[in-house]
Amino acid sequence: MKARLRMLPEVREALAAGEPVVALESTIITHGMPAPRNLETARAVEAAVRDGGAAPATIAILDGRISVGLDAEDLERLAAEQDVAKVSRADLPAVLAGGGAGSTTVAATMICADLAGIRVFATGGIGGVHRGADQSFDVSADLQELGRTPVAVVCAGAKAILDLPKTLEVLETLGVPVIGYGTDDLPAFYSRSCGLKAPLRRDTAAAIAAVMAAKWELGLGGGLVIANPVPEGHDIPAAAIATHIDAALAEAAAQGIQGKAVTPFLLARLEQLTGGASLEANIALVLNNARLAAEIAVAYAGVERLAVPASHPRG
Ligand code: PSU
Ligand code: MN
Repeated sequence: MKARLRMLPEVREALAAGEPVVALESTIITHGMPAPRNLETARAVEAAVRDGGAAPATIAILDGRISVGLDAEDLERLAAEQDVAKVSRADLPAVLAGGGAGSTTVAATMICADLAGIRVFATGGIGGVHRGADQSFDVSADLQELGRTPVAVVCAGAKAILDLPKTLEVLETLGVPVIGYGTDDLPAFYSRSCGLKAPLRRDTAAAIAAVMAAKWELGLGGGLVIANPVPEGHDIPAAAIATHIDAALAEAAAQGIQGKAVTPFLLARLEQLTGGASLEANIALVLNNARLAAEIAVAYAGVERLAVPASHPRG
């Protein structure tokens, strides 16, 4: 396994010393945002994690190995890459065996973070149950991963392009705690609420770290969703973006967009339809999540020193 994993020295040293580390995904860089904002944001997110007292570990597949932590050059290379593969759980083995490159989704980033021993991960929004899933069966692999892999995922909720009530139901079925940070409402990516309640609410990073510790000390395994609302002033109210989401979904259907292409298509189309506002919201929420993830990683590093090791049952 070790031969498949390449760790940046900063990350390896922090983990060995029990210091806080925050994993970051790379699909958001290659498929979630246009250049040059993708690279700018990736750098700013790493800086936000460092400012919060944790080591950032952006995760991607490079030269057939899992890279945990990217240096400046790797990050630049990945952001400039045109046809890099979007790698989720199903894609990981073939990309590694083929010696290729890929950007990791929430699901694949969780797998790699777990292999490296990183328990906190920041992203924009998790994948979930797509609208029309009763016909398409399109349910993001992110949900199953949250059910099985012990990593806390700090996000702004599930993406608003999804069927949010069904996404919450599946998370509940899979035993995934969904915690609203400082809110009773379920954040919905571009919006601070969507009319649904968050199943749980916690107001401090320490209280979130305590839930993580309790879950893993019990041997329950699996992940947690920490849903952190997009900062006020950067949000787009759910009602204001709803018609654009409907339009983007209709276009995706008309063009026969399927599978892993769906989410990148919708995000790019929404950026056009909102005149760039959705991209600004996306950048603001990712930075906000990176800050909270660093706080949680710092708090969890404190409790982890006292706790029994996390058990990692795999289904
Ligand atoms: N968050 C963002 N932008 C993104 C993503 C998350 O702000 O592009 C990516 C994540 O990598 C997530 C993926 O895992 O979208 C979901 O893709 P799918 O619906 O195909 O599972
Ligand atoms: Mn899908």
